[in-house]
Amino acid sequence: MSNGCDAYKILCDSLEERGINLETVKASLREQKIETPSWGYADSGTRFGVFPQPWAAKTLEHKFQDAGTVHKYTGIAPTVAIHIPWDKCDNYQDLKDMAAENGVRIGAVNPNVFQDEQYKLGSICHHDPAVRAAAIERHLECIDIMREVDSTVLSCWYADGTNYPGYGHFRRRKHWMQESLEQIYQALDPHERMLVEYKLFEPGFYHTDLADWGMAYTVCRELGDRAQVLVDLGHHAPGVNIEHIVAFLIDEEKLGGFHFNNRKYADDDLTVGSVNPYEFFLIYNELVDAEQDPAVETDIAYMVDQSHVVKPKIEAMIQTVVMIQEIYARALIVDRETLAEMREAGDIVGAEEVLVQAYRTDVRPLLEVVREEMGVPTSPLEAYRKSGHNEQLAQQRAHIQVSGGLGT
Ligand code: PSV
Ligand code: MN
Repeated sequence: MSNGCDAYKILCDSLEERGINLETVKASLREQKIETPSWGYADSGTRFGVFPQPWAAKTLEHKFQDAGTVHKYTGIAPTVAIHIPWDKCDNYQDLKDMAAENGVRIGAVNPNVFQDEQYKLGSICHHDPAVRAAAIERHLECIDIMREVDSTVLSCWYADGTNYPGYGHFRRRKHWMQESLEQIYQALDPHERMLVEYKLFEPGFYHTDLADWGMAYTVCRELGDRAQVLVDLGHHAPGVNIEHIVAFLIDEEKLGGFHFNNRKYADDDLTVGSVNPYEFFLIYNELVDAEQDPAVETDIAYMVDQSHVVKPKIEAMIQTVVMIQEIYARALIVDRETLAEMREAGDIVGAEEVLVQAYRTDVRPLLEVVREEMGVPTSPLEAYRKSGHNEQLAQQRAHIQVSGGLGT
């Protein structure tokens, strides 16, 4: 412990030297909120197979129990996103209560318009008005659900696209999409908003109707203030500068939310920060830069979108939340005054060094203190792994048969 205290003291001194206010950093860390996805707790796989995990959630209640466990160990994951129909139920008051009983609340509601047979050729961009109407209806149902569970975020992603050239008329599909989204947007109350997520490809391997941030931005701008873009980190071509996109959207007041994960090849659902942590830091650096700029207003929903194929679900989610917290802490300690001076002086190396210095700082002693103050384990993942909870869950759940799909 004395080593930990020494490390904390050294870190505090170094932050003071850089003119960084420790109390402000700690307050920001206490305020941080990460939403986890209900579908991240159930078994999932790829089209090549699913390897069931004995401890995975088998019922709706299990999903909230597991999200509650992640929140209990981290203290910063108080909400859970739901996907309809994966989380469909008869009584949404009960669902809301179920979340509360497990110490969490329901966050974003995600309409799923990609699995039914009728959506084979699209949903809101489908050539048949009846299919578009069904897709719109699913959104309206989700808006009703939002009201029942006290959510204000409708999080929309569309699998709409084509697999071969010719059968989809790009411009017509674009118009159908805008008309459909307009009807959905009109159903929102002033305190509600919709997030529009883009994705480069998959399941459409030839074209996707909302393939990049520019397309999502364009449709949101047409819709109005309460439509904003959602950036899923796994939905870009290799090498794309995501931090630049983030800054651009913030400046346009159009960044509404994140789906955190990491990619190596495409939409791999790897643990955020596991492949390219420096890139993740640079993204967070833009978020903190905006957060600390009094001229900028943001309302960003920070959500995880990871369905782990082989990692144990709860461990993976705690590891993810802790990774996000660590990267946020490093972005919070960037010496922005010196960075501004370096930019002013055109000092290229100096400016980069300011970022690298923050990135290389071991913020774990600071996080341990913050967690202690918040009343959660100082090392959440270690504490969870030692708790034996996974094994208990395996005993309780392994024999339960799942009916219907609970996730991706
Ligand atoms: C699509 O790949 C996506 O990123 C969307 O956010 C969906 O809602 C989610 O994954 C389903 O797992
Ligand atoms: Mn996503």
